[in-house]
Amino acid sequence: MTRKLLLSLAVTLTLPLFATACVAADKASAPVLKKAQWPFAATDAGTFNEPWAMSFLPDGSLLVSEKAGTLQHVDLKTGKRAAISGVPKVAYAGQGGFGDVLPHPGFAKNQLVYVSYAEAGEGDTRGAAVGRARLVLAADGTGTLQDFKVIWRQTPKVEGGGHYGHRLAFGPDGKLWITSSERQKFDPAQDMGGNLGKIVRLNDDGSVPADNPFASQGGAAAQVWSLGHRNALGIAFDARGTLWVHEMGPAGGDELNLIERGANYGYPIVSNGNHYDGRDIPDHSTRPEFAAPKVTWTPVISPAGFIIYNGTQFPQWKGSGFIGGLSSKSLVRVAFDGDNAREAERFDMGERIREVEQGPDGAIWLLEDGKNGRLLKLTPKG
Ligand SMILES: [Ca+2]
Ligand SMILES: [Ca+2]
Repeated sequence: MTRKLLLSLAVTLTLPLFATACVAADKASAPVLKKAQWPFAATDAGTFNEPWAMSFLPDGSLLVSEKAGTLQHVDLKTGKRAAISGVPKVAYAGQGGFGDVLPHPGFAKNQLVYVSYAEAGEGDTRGAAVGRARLVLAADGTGTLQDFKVIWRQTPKVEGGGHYGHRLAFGPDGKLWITSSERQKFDPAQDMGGNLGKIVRLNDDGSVPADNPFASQGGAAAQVWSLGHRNALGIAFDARGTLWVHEMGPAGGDELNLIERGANYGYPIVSNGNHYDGRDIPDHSTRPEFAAPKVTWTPVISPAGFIIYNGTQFPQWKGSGFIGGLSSKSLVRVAFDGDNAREAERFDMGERIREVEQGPDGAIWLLEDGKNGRLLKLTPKG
């Protein structure tokens, strides 16, 4: 055997070993911390019926959406809660129902809130919708949505109950950002004739900003900031104004993406995961023209809810991302280094985590998923 052949044989034999070692090292780099090791205390602040999202109002009270169609207003000082009237009728089935709730950045002056939800269409079709209304609160904590108006809809409406996305965020640009997932229909994520599988950017009244990347194409394309997304249930801006969105991969390949103007993130053409029936989806590395994730998870974490922390209660975590984990029953901390990110540690919460929020005092709040999902307040361990 020639020396060259020997060398090539050695490389062939070693490479798979090396790849295996890398994966193992990856996993080991993010420790999983059990309750006794948490640097925080978790205080139970009540339970909700399938809570899905929450947002704080400027007065420190909390809005919590419940998937079957209610919006709760909670006074955290007294624990008193009241269901807000005037909410839209939601198509409650599968992954659909009431979605996100988000106050306008100028809420203290304009009282505007945005809600997302699954809306019924013709026949058995459904799609996410976003509505805007004025939240009028009474002194006793009860309230109503007035002048409710739908300002955005997923197009097309399709059958099935999966992958609505419909997480909302306001950017430092004052625009409304919406994750519009692909409704488990795959190819629409690449079809600019509709807005499924896209990150959408709108003015606060739902109109299309003239400076969107595909504005000149008109129609649904004009709303689109980025495409090729699967099921995105978390969206957050960092202190630099950079947009980060995580999404659920299929079998493997959950992603955290840095969102760039007009970029294509490749689904369903590429994914570091594969189809549930075992069919291969080529990995991101095979198609460099598609934007690749900054972090991928296999096994998956099933990410839901997302903040990038900027409070003072946990000074060591300023600038860290916190992602709720459904199947992983965890809270995942992500450390950023400019345009790069990595999983820094994972807290084993013992329950599916649906939503993460930062309170006005810098505490971290979580919502568990499911029928008796708890609202948890995380504060530094004293
Ligand atoms: Ca929220
Ligand atoms: Ca793959």
